[in-house]
Formats: sequence, structure tokens, C-alpha cells
Amino acid sequence: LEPLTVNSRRFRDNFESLAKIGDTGDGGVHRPALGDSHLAARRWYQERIVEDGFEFITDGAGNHSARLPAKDYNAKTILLGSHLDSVPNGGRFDGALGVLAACEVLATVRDAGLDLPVHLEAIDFTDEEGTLVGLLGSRALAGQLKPEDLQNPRGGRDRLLEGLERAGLTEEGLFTARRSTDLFKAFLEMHIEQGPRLLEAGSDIGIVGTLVGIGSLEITFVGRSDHAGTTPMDSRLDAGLGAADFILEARKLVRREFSGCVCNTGRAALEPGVLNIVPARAVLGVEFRSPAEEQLEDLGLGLVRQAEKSAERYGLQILVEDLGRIPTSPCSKRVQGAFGVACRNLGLKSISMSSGAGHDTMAMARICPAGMIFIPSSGGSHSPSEFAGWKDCVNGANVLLQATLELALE
Ligand code: HGY
Ligand code: MN
Ligand code: MN
Repeated sequence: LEPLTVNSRRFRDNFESLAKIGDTGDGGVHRPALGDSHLAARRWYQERIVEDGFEFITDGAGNHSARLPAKDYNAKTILLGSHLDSVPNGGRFDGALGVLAACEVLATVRDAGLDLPVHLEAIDFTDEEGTLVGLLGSRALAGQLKPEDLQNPRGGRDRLLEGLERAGLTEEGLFTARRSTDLFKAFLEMHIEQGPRLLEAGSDIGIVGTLVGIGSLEITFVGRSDHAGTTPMDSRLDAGLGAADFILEARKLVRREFSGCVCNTGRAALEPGVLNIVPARAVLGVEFRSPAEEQLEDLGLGLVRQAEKSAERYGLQILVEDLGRIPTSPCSKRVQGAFGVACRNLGLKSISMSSGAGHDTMAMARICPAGMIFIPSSGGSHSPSEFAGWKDCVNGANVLLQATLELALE
């Protein structure tokens, strides 16, 4: 008996029409969370859901879901999904593919007339990417979001409030998205790998064991404004020098002492930011990641210590703000097993791997058995050149379908 598989044509039609929303003309999309094109993508998803005859649900965090209810009202839910928001000028696969694959699973189950003993739900989580807060919708739903996470978030408080306003959401409303943990039987996510390992291994599917922990810091070097023309080079308190020194030394520190970890200074601002004033302040947005919890802690401390050294070297003061921490997340062995059975049913090669990228699975893993699979992708990620072959996309959707059936009928 051939295993049930998804409708590739329908899946691809949906993928290609969604990719037009926020399309940047170079293969990518620009759909930062709660910005106009992300709101348009959510409207598009809602129309699809209603047109396809599923229940549509949304919540105080702006999460959007298609729901295929079981006959038994008290059944548990298998939640599938990912995110429709993108990084600025990102790729068209990151997140969107996983939401549409989840929706395709519901459509295939419904078309096959399967009467499962679980509700199925295909969700788009708000602001996975952290252009506002990071895993905002999934942490709200999982009850992981705390009021302090909203005070000085990664994207800045003003941008968060503007986004909430634009989407008709409120800060207090975010916390109403919480659902009780016993509602969920499992959470499953399909996503492009965003790295080279599956292609190098020649494997069809990556079954994720652990997702990295992610820390974010704002580091401000404080010097003194001076006339850029008349102040002798050796008597400047130039905040830019501390920042430049930190960026170079942080990279050496991670490569020397924290193998398997990464750090990135993704934002840098010199103030007051004009050419003829020695910068009094340099504000850096820094992110760091580790697959091991205690190493994440040590890495954060190491980076702060390095920043202090860089400041001292150039006679500067320093301010450090913690912008949030997401701990490492192990995936459920049961869900990983279900993905393994699915790959075998479909004759697909799979390897076990960790995730260097953050995903909504991290939030869901705190409240229910959660797991995710990667499909091979090329052209990097968080850029328009991100790419996955359609056969791999369909393989991923079929594994998601088969694993859902395996868990639903166990
Ligand atoms: O940043 C990440 O790792 C994810 O793509 N949001
Ligand atoms: Mn993603
Ligand atoms: Mn991403």
C-alpha cells in the first residue's frame, strides 16, 4: 500500500502565490513582523483557510491557524506550523514553506476522508524572526512570554508598539494567547536547513535533536565628543575604537574558546553620527548562540568581559543591556522517532542534526512533545538567494504528513 502523500500542485500553487506578497523582485521577500506585507500575508493565509473550508482561529498574539477538528471535541491537538514573517529582505522559503506544508497536511488528511482522533492545526506564529521580540507568537501561545520581554526587545520598544498598533493587537492582549499545555499531543515543524550539512551528507531529511540557545545584548561604549579636526589622535576618547576592537576580539574569543558557538554583531551605531565629531557613543546589537546551556552562559559572560577590555584599552566606559535569552531546546525523542518512521515509509534518507537557527519549536518544546525536520537548502539564508528544490519541499511535507499520522494513530 503506497503511503499517503500531499498534493504537490496545490502546495506549489500556494507557495508561489504567497511568495508574491512582499516579493523583492530578486527571489526574496520583505515581510518583517507586523509590517504591511506581513499583514498582507496573514490576510492571504486567512482567505486560503476560509476558502478551503477549515476553521480559522487567531489569538491575542496575532497567530493565525487553520483547524481541522476531530469528531471528539475533547481530542488533543497536533499543532503543525512555522512563521510567515521574514527578516528584512529575506528569502521566500524561511518559515513560509513550513506554514504551507502544515496547511497541505490538513488538506490531504481532509481529502483522504481520514477521521483522526486528534484535532489538526496549521499555525503561522507572529514574529518568529525577532525583528520585534523573537518567537513572539509561539512564546505567547506557550505561556513563555513575560512582560519584561517587551520592555527592551531586540527590535526596540517603539517598533514593537507600532507593529501591535498596526495589527490591532495590544501588549496585554499578547498574554491572552496562552493555551493550556495539556491541549497539545505534539508540535511538528518543517523548515529549510539554512546551512550546508544536508547537501554535504547527501541526505533528504534532517531530524533535529537540539536547537541552540540564543542570547542578545546591547553593548554601549561611552567616550567623549570632540572636534574631529583639532583634537590630537592620542587624546581622543573615541567610542568607535572600543566597538571596532570588540567586534574583532569577540570573533577571536569564540573561535579560540567556544567551538560550536557563534556570535554576531548585527547592529552598530555611532553617535552623534556626524563626520566632524569624534563619536561619544557606539551602540552595538550583539547576538550569541550555543548548543549547550552552560556554554551559552559562559559565552555571554566572556563577551561582556571582552567588551570591558576593549573599553579599557581606549579609555571608555561601558553599558551592557541584556535584550533577552532563549535557552537551548531538546526535541522530543518520540517525535524524532515518528519522523524516522515517516522517512522509512517514504524511502527517504535522514540524518540526525542540531539546529544553529532558532525556531518556534524552541518555545513549543517547553510545553509539549515537539520536533522538527529540515530539508536541504542552498544559497545561504536570511537573504534572497535562499533556495530549496521543489522535490525536497514535497519530501518535507510528506514526512510532516506521515509523522502526523504516526503520532495521531499511535
Ligand atoms: O535567527 C534565527 O535563527 C531564526 O531564523 N529566526
Ligand atoms: Mn525560520
Ligand atoms: Mn529565519
